[in-house]
Amino acid sequence: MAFDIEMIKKVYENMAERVDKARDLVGRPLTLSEKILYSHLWEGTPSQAFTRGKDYVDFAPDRVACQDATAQMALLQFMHAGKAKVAVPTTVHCDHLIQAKVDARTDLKRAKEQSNEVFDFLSSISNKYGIGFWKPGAGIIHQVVLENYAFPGGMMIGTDSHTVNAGGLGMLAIGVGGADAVDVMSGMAWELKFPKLIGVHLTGKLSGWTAPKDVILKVAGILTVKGGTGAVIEYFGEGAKAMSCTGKGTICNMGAEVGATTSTFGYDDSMDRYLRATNRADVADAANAVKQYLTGDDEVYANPEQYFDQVIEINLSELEPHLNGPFTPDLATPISKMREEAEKNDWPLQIQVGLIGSCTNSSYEDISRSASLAKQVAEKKLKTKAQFTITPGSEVVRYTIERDGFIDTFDKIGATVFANACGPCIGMWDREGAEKEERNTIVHSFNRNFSKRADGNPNTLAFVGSPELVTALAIAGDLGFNPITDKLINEDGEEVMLDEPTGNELPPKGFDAEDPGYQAPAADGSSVQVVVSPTSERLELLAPFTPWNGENIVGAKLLIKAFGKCTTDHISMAGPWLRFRGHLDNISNNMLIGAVNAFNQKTNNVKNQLTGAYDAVPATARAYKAAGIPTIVVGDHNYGEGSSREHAAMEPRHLGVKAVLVKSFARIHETNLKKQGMLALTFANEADYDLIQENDTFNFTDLKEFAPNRQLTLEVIHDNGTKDTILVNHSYNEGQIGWFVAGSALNLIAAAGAKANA
Ligand code: MIC
Ligand code: SF4
Repeated sequence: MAFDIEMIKKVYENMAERVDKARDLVGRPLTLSEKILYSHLWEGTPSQAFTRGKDYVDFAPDRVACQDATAQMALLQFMHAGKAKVAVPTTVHCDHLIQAKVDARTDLKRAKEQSNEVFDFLSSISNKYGIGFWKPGAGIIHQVVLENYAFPGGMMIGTDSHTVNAGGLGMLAIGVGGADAVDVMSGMAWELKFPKLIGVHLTGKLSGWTAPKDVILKVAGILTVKGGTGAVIEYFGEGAKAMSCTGKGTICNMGAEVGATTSTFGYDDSMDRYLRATNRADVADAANAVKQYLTGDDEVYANPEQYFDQVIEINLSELEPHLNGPFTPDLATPISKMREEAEKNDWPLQIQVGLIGSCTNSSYEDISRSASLAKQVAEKKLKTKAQFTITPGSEVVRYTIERDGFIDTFDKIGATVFANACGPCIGMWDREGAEKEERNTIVHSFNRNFSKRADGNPNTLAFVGSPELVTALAIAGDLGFNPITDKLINEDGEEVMLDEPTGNELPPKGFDAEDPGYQAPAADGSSVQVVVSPTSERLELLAPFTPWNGENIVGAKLLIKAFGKCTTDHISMAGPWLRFRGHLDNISNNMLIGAVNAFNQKTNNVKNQLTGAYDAVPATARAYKAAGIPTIVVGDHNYGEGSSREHAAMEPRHLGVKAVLVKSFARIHETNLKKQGMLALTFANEADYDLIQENDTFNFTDLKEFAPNRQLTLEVIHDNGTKDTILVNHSYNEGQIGWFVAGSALNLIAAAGAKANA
């Protein structure tokens, strides 16, 4: 039986009335995304139609998921909300804090020792507040959610950008910062700007070397890392129906890389099969009874141009395997062009390591198809040229693939199986020799390939591909190898070709596991103690941020003008810093250390205007803070791309940054800044970015008139005494301005909680 089946049935009970009402109000057929949005309004039955890309709307998500690295901050905030229990089903998953070094058993044991304090904190706080807890080793949040909690037509939020993976089961699943999760866990509405809609029409059928991953690699190439911002991507067509549910999950998962709010697919037989294979026949039966509400209306898919803001056509029969990278997930190269591109750009052709798995690509189908290639190594007398690693997404997947002999097959090509955790995908890879910072190439089936992301080496060029392609490339050891056309020379000196990968969508003998790793919460957690040691370097109770003093912010100094790509990895690096995710002051020592200073092109080296000396960004921020001087951060396009980690907003808040002024924001980061009481601003005139100089001082002149849809004015005083007055835009609504005024959104919740409990 599925978890929370009564909640799921309730969602389906309300579906028909709410969707039919929405169709009346909107006055036309509906996409699946609209059906899910309108059936999850905070107000219940819809009473008005919303304008996409414009109206802020209150929603009531069905559930919340958190992973260990973000749950710490989310739950430290939730402690202030004054609630006895979470208001909707919630889970915590321990996956990000496990370093990959030797093998699964050794690494898991070490992680449990090293992060014992954090795991204990998460386990006890989950127990106290009625939260389901998935222990270290159980698997990566998104795979565990897909296997246990995702359901067609549902809406969930999660404190991780790849929460969107659950779109593979026809959900609208959205990545958020911890403060948003606190809203929902506290029983409040969750606010989102009503998204725009991008339709992706999949015709034809995947075959041979092409995999679901190639669909999203192609889409990333088309949309770029910011092309999906503010939009839901809805996939449909014959090609979508013919694809496995887990393949759909892969596509939705990596949709985070185009900035999309989320991605989804209409309910179909592949989802029915997956639900039954994962012991949820009850969900499949309930979904089948309301089937027509769990996909877009026929008219929509017949004439998508009339219903979506943008439509992309992809013919799967013609789609080539792709590799995206290096350093950005949208630089898409079809495999047939890779050698040429690599030579042109001087990318090292020799592949050092191929890594498969992760939250987005470790399904039974992925692993079985990759294993079919690994098997050919011995059969065709080949030798695997690169190192090879596998990161299973969950214990259920790991146990099942071991039982079915795939781990043995990978063993024979010298593979290392890492723990069921994020590991190398998030800089938790203690890669031998990485400290030498040698220029080298790796290929992986993960999502992100930003600088330093996998092994901390800025000179590692990482390319993202399907697990099948990664396996073939690891065997060949050559980035330019095209398995569709190229031959390899075997040990007997013969030319051989790899046969196309084959596999099974689902395990013929079913999924299994001895211990999936779940811990149910206490029915009554009121007596459970949550202990945070005051001397801990890993955990720190939160002190509220100070409210706005009602005055214009004046005399603010430029902390850094970031040049080019500035992702959340650049703002708050992961890897070794993950250990401080529960301790705001300690983690603040990584603030913006990866951002490139536009004035000297160096990282972590900015001018302290008080002394004239150059120093690290956190140290410089601390110096201004100690002197009582506010600071401003300036950035380029899509600032805060990537992760949901609200540390990227809380750290500047903690170190005295008042405003972040950029050309454009990634969605989650912009909301995180607002929630933490910061000013998230964009240049009204993008070219004004060029006006900002190293010794600049900033004065707001009309902050007292801060209001929705009203620009703010900023004086930029240069050190030669000249001044530019520029206009800046913002997207704050009335309620969000309230967060700024109160010092943070949490301050408002805490005040309401205190009042209710008084
Ligand atoms: C990621 O893939 O970047 C992460 C690590 O999972 C992040 C979450 C985090 O930083 O803890 C994400 O995707 O939100
Ligand atoms: Fe973990 Fe990587 Fe997935 Fe993020 S993308 S949840 S780090 S496996």
